[in-house]
Amino acid sequence: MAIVTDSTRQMGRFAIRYGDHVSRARRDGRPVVALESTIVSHGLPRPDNLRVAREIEQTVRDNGAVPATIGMIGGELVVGLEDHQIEHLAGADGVAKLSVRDLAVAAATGADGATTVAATSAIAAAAGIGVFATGGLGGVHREANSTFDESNDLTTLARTPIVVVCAGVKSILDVGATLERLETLGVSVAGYGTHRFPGFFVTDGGFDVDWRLDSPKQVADVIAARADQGVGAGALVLGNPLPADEQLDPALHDRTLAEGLELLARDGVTGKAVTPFLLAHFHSSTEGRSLAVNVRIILRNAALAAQIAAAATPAPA
Ligand code: PSU
Ligand code: MN
Repeated sequence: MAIVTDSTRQMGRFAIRYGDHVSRARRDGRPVVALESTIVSHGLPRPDNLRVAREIEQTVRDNGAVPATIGMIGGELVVGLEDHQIEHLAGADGVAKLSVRDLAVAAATGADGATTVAATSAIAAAAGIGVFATGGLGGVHREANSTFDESNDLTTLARTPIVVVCAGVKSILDVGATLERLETLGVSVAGYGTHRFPGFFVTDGGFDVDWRLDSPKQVADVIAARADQGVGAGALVLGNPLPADEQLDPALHDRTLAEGLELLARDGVTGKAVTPFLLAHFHSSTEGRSLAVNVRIILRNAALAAQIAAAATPAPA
C-alpha cells in the first residue's frame, strides 16, 4: 500500500505551480505578498481591471516585496501568475469565481478561475505566504437572516494563519453582523492606526475594534507571537482605512447602495453573483468615482502588506 505523505501530495499532477518570480523569492527567502484574482476578473470593470492588476503588483515591488497573484489557468493552480496569465483572467469570458470548495473540482475539469479572498488565503497559507492584500473582505450580507448568505471568506479565515490587509469588509454587507461572526469564529481583528473598523468605500465602518496596530513592525510581531505561542491558527484581519479626504462621499455611497440593493431584489440576483453585481452597480452609477476609490484602497493595502512582509522576513545572513 502506498503511503501518501504531504511531500508526495505536493508533487502530484494537480499540485500548486509557482511562477518563476515566486519560486526565486521563496528560494532566496525574500518577502512575498499574496494577491487575489477575483477582484481582477469579477470585482473591477474591463479594461481598468488589467491596468489595476499590474499597478497592484508594481506597488508591492515598490514597497520591497514580490507579488504572488493567485489564480487557476486550465485547471492548474498558480501562485505567482505571469503577466500574460493575469491578462487572460482579466479579459477572458467564463472565468469561474473560485472559493475553497471549488478548487479541486475546477482543477479536475480544467477550468480557468479567479480566486476569492477565501481561496487565495487558503492557497497562500499552504504555500507558506503569510501576508495577503485585498480591497475588502466578503462577510455577512444584509438580509442574511433569510438568505443565509455569508461569505466563505469568514469561515476560511477562521482556520487560516495569514494576515489579510483590507479596508474592512465591503460596505455592501452588514458590517456589524460580520464583526460579530469574526468574533465567534475566532478571527483576530485590528485597525491600522485606528480603533475604528474601516468601511471599505468609506473611512469609518461605524464600529470600534479592540486592537490597534501602528507599524509594519508591530504587525510582524503579531505574526511572530502567533508562531511562538503555537496557540490558535486563525487569520489577522488588519483594517487599513482610507484617509477621509479620499473616501467616497458618504451620502453618495448610501444613495448608491440603497439603489443597488433595490436592483438586486428586482433582478432576483443571489449567491455568488451578489457581490460582483453590487460592485458593478457602484462603478457605473457613480461614473467611475467608486472605481477610483476602490483602486486607491487596493493600492494602499498592497503597499502596507509589502511593508509588513518585509518587516516579517528575517534579513539574509
Ligand atoms: N473586495 C473587493 N472586490 C471584490 C472582492 C472583494 O474590493 O471583488 C471579492 C473577494 O474576492 C471576496 C469576494 O472574497 O468578493 C466575496 O464574494 P462573496 O460575497 O460571494 O463571498
Ligand atoms: Mn455569498
